[in-house]
Amino acid sequence: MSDFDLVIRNARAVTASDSFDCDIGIRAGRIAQLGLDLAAGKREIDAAGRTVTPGGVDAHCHLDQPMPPPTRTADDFDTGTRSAACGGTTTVIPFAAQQKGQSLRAAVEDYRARAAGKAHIDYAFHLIVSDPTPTVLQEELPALIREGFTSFKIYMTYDDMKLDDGQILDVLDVARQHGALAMVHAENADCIEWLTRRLEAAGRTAPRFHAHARPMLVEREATHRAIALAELVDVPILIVHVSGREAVEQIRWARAHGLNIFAETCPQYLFLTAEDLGIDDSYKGAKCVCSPPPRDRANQQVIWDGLNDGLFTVFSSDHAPFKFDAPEGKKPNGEEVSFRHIPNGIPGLETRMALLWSEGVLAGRMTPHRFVELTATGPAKAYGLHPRKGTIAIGADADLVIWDEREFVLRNEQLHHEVDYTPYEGMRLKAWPGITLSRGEVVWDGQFHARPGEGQLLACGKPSLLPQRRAD
Ligand code: DUC
Ligand code: ZN
Ligand code: ZN
Repeated sequence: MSDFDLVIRNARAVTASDSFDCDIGIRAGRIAQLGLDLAAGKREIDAAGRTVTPGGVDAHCHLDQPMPPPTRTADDFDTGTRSAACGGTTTVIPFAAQQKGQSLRAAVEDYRARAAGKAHIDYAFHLIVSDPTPTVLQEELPALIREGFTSFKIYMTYDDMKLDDGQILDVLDVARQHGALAMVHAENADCIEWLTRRLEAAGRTAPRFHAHARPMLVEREATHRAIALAELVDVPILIVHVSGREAVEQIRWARAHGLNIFAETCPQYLFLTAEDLGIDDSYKGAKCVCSPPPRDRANQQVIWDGLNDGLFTVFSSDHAPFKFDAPEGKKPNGEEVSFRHIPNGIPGLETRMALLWSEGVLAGRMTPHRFVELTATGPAKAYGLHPRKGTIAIGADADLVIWDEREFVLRNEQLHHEVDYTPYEGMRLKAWPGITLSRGEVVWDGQFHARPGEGQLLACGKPSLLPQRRAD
């Protein structure tokens, strides 16, 4: 009887460093052998002529995250991970968000319960630290890091989330002492508030003014400050959702000065511009309200350059799913509101991989290796999941995508999230994941096959982007 549960034949396997033709032998959910002419498996998939990449690791998405009423994320762990799998992502890392006044441990336990029995693919949690009390800093955070929650996000904006500089220093110091990775949302809160009030006083409240209230300067200043705070503490950080040139310049400067500053960007900064928030006062622009806002074509090119030259380590969706035509979504209580009150965020879990494969690799803008690095290997390393996740190697989980190359027009009705739109409606794409395997099981082949509860909560190790000092 065969040794393999499944053999993928004649794969053109692509990793962050290599391409090779091989059969992939899978046993007990893991890659057991890579080779030529492997023995027959109990099941076989012929991948002749098709590229096989690691399943995506989407290290920034918001699923069933508690929000101030009436707002509610449209996707939970069931619908969000279904959508992810249908788009070639096999691991997600959403956020267990601490509310001010809440213990961090309680936030994690609440989030664990929200995920339990629902996820179709594996998942880990980042923490969001919004209330760094002495108990959080001295007890809860160190204990949670030891338990495998090794990354956390801090906000420099949003009243219910933001930390001041002293609090950021305290939190970064915990990251340094315990080897965790802090992710920073870098926008200057006071500048945004000042600009918002002026826009509102002038009656400029349509969705497109969201971008006017958050110009690049606001992101540049906060990026600079986050870097300085990290330098003071002497700890690596990762700046999330970088949108354009001025923030990129700050990160390049820091790197040139030997600082370990990592960065993430997202599809919206490659494929949308501020014009997608509206060129007139139409409320449709609310669909693309996210923070930082999309910029312009010149900034898109800066982001492409940073993806190719190694500035960015991670390409995430920042899937923050809010329905457009819904009182719990972009129309709070059913109203068309001032941009200040529009929930920030756009859907993108399912489209992230295909957008970058199609418009990056197949359009000749990016090598397939870089694609794998940005969508799988880099995030897995940044958040302590590599080599189990994010690569094609013996012993790794058999999380794989077999690509279909075909031209089609993207429509929201093809997607599996619970959001009533995609910002990329009508885009012509050249490829889509034909088959997604999660730990050796086919979860997507044009039909969705997984069952809720099959995804497991992963304990994250230490980030492996930097050499680790050995204990003496
Ligand atoms: N930041 C995020 O990371 N996601 C959605 C909204 C935001 O501001
Ligand atoms: Zn953010
Ligand atoms: Zn986000």
